[in-house]
Amino acid sequence: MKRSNSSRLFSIAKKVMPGGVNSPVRAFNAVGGDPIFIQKAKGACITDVDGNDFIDYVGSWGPLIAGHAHPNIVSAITRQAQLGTSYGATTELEIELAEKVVQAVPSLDVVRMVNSGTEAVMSALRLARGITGRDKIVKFEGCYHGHGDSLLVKAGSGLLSLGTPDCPGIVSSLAEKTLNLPYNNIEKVRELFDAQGKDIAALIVEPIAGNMGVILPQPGFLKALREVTQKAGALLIFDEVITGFRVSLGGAQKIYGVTPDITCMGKIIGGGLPVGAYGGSRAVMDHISPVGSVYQAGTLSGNPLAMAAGNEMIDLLSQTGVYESLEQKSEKLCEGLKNNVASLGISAQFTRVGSMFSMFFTDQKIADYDSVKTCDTNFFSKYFNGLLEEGVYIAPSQFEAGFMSTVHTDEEISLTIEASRKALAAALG
Ligand code: HOZ
Repeated sequence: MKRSNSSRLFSIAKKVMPGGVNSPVRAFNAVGGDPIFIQKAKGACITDVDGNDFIDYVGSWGPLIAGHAHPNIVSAITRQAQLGTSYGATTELEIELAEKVVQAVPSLDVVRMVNSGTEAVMSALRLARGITGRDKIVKFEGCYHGHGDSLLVKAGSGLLSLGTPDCPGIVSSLAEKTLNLPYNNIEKVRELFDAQGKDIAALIVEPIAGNMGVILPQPGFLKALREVTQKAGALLIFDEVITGFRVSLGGAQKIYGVTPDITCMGKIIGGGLPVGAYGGSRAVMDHISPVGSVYQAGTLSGNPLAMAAGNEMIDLLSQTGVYESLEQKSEKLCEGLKNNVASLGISAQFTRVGSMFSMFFTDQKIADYDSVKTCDTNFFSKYFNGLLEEGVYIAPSQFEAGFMSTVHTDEEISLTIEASRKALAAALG
């Protein structure tokens, strides 16, 4: 497969952008080789600048649950662009999207739109600290909540992929306020809260971890987090930036029946445009300025293009049968992948909730950061590059999720399974 145009662009990009990219995982450092540069995308297919087509399971890292350039979303953005791209003032589109989000997500009465998941989480932490008057935050190893200073401690996603679990440049007095625990370990949570509960403002968790690959919460884990935080007077924050509108219209909280105090969202609710949001009960959100005194603002917050795209996206997902269809497609793909590894005698673990899934190259049961770190990342690199050669694009890291869209066809899924078999066989050598 010719990739000389991508390589040429990458060498130019490195001169003017750090590592040639605007977000680290895109540089392919974890898998070797030059990243592909994208020219266009439609449906489940992306095309690079050398004219190669790939069946895409990255979906812009989650937002594109309806595929690339969905006609309804493109029309909504185009229509709105002709009316203006940003006003820095309130629009009816924002009310529409807020109403849809509040109606779908069980814990929300009120929602504030921001511009990214990172911003949503940073704002949620400030809100929790503002409400409680406490400083400490509890998070889990391998969970990733964006690049806010308080959270780059043993974080997942790019930090895990690049083997840099902690980040220089974080004020030590702030890093000390972040307490890290192993995911799925409720005993450790109880111990910590018994010792320091009165100083803890919030516990933040991805209710389904999606940034060290997909890891499901063990039965009772989220409910126990709810009980422990409530008892300590700390807030429970669900980071549903990935899972919101992905695993169900009401996110992971709907599936597991646990109600957090604050929910952070992003990705899907912007229909592929930059967006984030955080929300909760009216009592919690009334602490936010201008009602309350916890300040948070943004020139492009509630941007009309993003609101138009988000409204259209939620309408698409609200149609009957969407999540059932996503479930069937994802099951078909993952069953095919499982058969491949079984027939080739490869040790792998599979995790999936609805349309988010992972295949981990390890013989260890996957439950937390330590278990995912047992994966054979060299084998993953070979597999990734083999898949690319076969015309399938997955995230360039063992520690990221795969995403199915509503527009992946049966034929594309079958082609993917066959491509995966070939890539696995080639990786075995
Ligand atoms: N942190 C994102 C994945 N979990 C990567 C975003 C990007 O590189 O675009």
